[in-house]
Amino acid sequence: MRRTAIQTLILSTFITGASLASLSAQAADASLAPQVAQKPRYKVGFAQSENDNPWRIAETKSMRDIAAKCNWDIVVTDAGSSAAKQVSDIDNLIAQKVDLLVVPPREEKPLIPAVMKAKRAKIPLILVDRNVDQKVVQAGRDYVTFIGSDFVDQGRRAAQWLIEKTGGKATIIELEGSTGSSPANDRKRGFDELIKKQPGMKIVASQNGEFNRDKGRQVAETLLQAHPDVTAVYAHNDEMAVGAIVALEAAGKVPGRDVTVVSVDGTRDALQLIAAGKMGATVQSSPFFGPLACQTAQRSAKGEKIEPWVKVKDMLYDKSNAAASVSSAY
Ligand code: GYE
Repeated sequence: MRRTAIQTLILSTFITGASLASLSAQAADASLAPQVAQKPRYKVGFAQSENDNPWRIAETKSMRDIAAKCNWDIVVTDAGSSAAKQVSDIDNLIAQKVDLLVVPPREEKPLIPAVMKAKRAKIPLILVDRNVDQKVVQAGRDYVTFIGSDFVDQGRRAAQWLIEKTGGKATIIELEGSTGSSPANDRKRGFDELIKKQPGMKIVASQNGEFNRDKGRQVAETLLQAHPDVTAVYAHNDEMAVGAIVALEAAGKVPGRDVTVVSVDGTRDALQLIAAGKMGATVQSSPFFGPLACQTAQRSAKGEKIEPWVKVKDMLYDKSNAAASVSSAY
């Protein structure tokens, strides 16, 4: 695979402040982001980062389901949890001359060269679910838009729920999502910011569980041994929260009584655990980007100016509403 010098720089070295600055200089291309053309049918590339949890499987399905309704011939790739593979998948889709790229970028920085390459190839790009570093490339200027949730706000809402639930007293462990991804960065920022202001609450450990159930279980198990006095777990997604509940029970604790678990997503398993009283709450993060991506592409094709962030609004599930949503969950 041939890479441009800048791609090699990003992929082979750790990004320092200096390399980010040189990237910014190269990204400062005054032309506006390519917009979607008017066509009866479109060839659309969807470059998924991985399909290893219910959220991501639901996201991929949502894109496939919309394709028929939106006159899309969709090509779906799976990067198997590798940012470098996702970059090369996007390269291949650009080489296939797709009319539109839809991408959930696995990590904020390594995907920047792919965004720049799509722009140079004049292929419109819509980022869904996760964003890339806005200090280097920008929605609106370099790609059509970002469609997704406010992850900082999700972290704040999880913290707010926990503060109210515990009366401002808790010893917390935090299970982080994949390092370098926007939901991991932002869900941590929002949560930690509110917890820091609470004199009775302390995050005693925070570690990467890769948004994965079994990894979350393993990390929780280790952290519980080092901190047996834990009274709350904040997981950056439901899969890790489910893993943490398994670890808590294995450690002889009763989740929901001894330890309060809060997380983000709204998967079926999480809603069931909330209904059963083992999990406290989860802030919704919708994976269903298909309809919004279609609508946004159609607006772009009509020549409408698209806002740089098409915000998805999320609700919160707790004991009061989880059971009623189980049957429609993913
Ligand atoms: O919370 C998680 C998934 O990027 C918002 O990634 C998404 C997150 C979601 O793997 O379950």
